[in-house]
Amino acid sequence: MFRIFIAASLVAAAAGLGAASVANAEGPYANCTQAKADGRYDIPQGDPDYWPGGDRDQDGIACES
Ligand SMILES: [Ca+2]
Repeated sequence: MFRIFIAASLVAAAAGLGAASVANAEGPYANCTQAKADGRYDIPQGDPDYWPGGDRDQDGIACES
């Protein structure tokens, strides 16, 4: 039972990482000015609109308000 849980977790993690790396390749916005113009700020890591370039202090929140 425990091994099944671990295997399922690894599959889920791999799928999540794959999706994240694709989504974060360029980011949905060119910069935080565009993000804020679209009403997005304080974008948490894991949000589809998060991208590392918008999180220069790398605290997991892009485009802090
Ligand atoms: Ca940040």
